[in-house]
Amino acid sequence: MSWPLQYSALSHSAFVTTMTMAVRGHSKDAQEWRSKDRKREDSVMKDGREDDIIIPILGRTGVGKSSFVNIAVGREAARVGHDLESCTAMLQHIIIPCPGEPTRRIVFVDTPGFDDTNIDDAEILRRIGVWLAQSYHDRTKVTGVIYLHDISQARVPTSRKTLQMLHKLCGDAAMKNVALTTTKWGDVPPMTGEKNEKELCENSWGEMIEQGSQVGRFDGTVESAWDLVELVLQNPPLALQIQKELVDLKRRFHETAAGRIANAHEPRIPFGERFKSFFGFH
Ligand SMILES: Nc1nc2c(ncn2[C@@H]2O[C@H](COP(=O)(O)OP(=O)(O)OP(=O)(O)O)[C@@H](O)[C@H]2O)c(=O)[nH]1
Ligand SMILES: [Mg+2]
Repeated sequence: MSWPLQYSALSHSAFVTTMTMAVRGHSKDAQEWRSKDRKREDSVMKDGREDDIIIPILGRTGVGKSSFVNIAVGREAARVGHDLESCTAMLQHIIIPCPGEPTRRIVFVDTPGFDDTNIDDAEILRRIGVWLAQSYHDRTKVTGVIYLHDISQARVPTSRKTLQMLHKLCGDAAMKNVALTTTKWGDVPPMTGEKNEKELCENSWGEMIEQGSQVGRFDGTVESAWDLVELVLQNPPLALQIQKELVDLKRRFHETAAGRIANAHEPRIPFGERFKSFFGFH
């Protein structure tokens, strides 16, 4: 069959559909959230829907964020780290139909951990901020933030900074949408775990709990993962503070409340590693 015949065999409607998709694709690109802080390689969700249930999973590196997502979705969707190096470098969202409401979607957002071995917290926060800003720009809101903390790590030197960043990233109004969750209970005797949890609730997490954050435990089971999801589903979705700052107020990343905290501390990462992560090699 010659090319002109092949072409004429294309139905008019197929041609129109193809062209419409091309035009839509173009206009979707044009709708992307624009900021000098955004880089080409940043990961964002391109097909966000207004009724999506967005659940970012945040926490320090190695606490089990990717493992949590895999257990919740029932497959190895996110890569889990098995050595001392941090594992997740770019955000990854995993979409599943909402059980009981299959027309809606639950979007788990696996994030790179704070205190990463190669990437500064400011860069981690920027990557998270870009993902959140694009999704808010596409009119999706955040249903709940699951913040994971390794219960076997009673004291960690930078946890205060990490918690301040979490607080400012979410904002006071979103504190009730945060589930402060401990992981790795199997790594400590139950008594030690209970003691550490009590200390967290009374000290580091005290202010957030007063503002409505809930406390949960993740024991590595599917049931426990979904109990946490249900915990955050109790609250209406809202825009996080960093989303409003970046999109509504058009602030640069370093001008946001969370960005200021991330930048206020001395960089821990050697210059060479920061140089590599700046140019997207991590
Ligand atoms: N004992 C125990 N180990 C766990 C648990 N969850 C995760 N791990 C292990 O902890 C290590 C890190 O897990 P990840 O899921 O990659 O942690 P992460 O928070 O995604 O780490 P980054 O991507 O580096 O931020 C892996 O070896 C996991 O197998 C848990 O509940 N208990
Ligand atoms: Mg990970």
